[in-house]
Amino acid sequence: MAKKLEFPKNFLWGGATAASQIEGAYDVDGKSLSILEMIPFMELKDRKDLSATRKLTKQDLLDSIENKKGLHYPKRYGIDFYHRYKEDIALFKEAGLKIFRMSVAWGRIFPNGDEKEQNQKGLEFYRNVFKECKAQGLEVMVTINHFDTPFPIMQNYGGWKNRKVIDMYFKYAKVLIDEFNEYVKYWLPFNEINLAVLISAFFVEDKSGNKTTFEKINESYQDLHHQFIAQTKVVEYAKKFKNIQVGCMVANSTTYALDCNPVNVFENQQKELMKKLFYYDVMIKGEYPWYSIKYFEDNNIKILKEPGDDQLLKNNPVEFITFSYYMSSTIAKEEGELTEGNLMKLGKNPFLEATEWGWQIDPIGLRYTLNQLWDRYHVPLFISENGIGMLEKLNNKNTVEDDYRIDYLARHFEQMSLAIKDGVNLFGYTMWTPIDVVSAGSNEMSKRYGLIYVDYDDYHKGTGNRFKKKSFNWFKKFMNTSEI
Ligand code: BGP
Repeated sequence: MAKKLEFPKNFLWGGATAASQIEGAYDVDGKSLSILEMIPFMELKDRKDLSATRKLTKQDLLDSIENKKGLHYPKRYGIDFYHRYKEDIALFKEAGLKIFRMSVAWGRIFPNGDEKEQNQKGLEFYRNVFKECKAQGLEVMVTINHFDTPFPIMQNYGGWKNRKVIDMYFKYAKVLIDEFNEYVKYWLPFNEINLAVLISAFFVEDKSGNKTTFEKINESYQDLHHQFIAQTKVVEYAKKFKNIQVGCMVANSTTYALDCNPVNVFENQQKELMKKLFYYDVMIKGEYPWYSIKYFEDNNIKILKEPGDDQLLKNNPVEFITFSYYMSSTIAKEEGELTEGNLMKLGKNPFLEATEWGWQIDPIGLRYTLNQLWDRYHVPLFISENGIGMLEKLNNKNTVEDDYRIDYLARHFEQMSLAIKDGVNLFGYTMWTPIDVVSAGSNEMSKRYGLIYVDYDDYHKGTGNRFKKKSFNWFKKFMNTSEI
């Protein structure tokens, strides 16, 4: 029997995307290559093991510029949103979305990062997209940087470890806010600021030669500090405008102790501090928390700060929290069985089912997380990503019977509604994603999340046409009835 869920009347239901995963048109109108557009598609032998895609050499990246090896670089093509945005926005509207989260490609606005003048052609594209959203009555949330740093910034400045990048980023962010504040109410300076640090580490050479690796996390706290400062500058600048708000975006890692062995419970508590709460603490409480100071000392990590940094952090906490939530995992003192997670392996939970990519499905973990974040910070919460990636094919009726997605969304919506009843201030939700896109982590089209199917395969072969899945109609009905 259908169950009616309760949500506040003005709850912001919507969908999220990212420039590098949808736009395509990688070399159009002056755009430079982003670091993500240099990662080739690799056939996966095992979907639960993405390690092959995490071992690129610097030479591989350089070769990609002229595509010397004739490989396919999926994020250069996306789903051609650059040319089909009107059709897509109309479909979002039809599905009942009230807010559209998207990102701007930095390389369309400042291709090298250090130009004096912004690229008008790039701005024109986004102005058209925002106008279209407005015409369709969609609110917009913009991620200023969703992982896709222009390659010239990595090559010429070494990326975020260089403090000069703060100024380049801030100049770019200011241009966006000046140009688009009348269209965009919600701004997120960085996507998943905790993962962005891993991604910049990905492109750092290690001492033994030219291998790049995700294991270099220690060195990237400096990059992170620069991103924190860049973010606070955006928060500070946005205060000039009455109609806009700036929030943070964290890849939420909900973890449980593997069992009730106190050793594991303590381990989980400790890991949760540095792996998760640290990021929120800095951006909301406005200072490096006590446990991080000790962690940096113990691990011999030195963060170079400039005078004024601490004050900037203190004075400019974000106004709301957003986070992505896909899964939960377990923590134990002695690592047990692992499964694949978002860019890293995670502890398996025997009580949870997982997708083909090993992501463990846990709707109650979302309620747990919402309660935890509200209790600790008491600032409004927004779920900026949540969804399920699956292998899918169009059937002979040109649709996909994605009952598993309906089930996934319904179970998460139910827990959100319960969290609101618990007293949590949750004001919106953007699913990942209303339309199939190129996967961030595995670079495939095959990992589909959308309510809308896009006819491209992993090599961008296909018509690119859009088809409504069963979940599209389910979601549309949910928008009218609140019934699951
Ligand atoms: C988040 C990213 C998104 C997105 C999502 C799903 O980390 O912010 O860009 O793609 O994860 O990940 P994937 O595409 O690897 O399945």
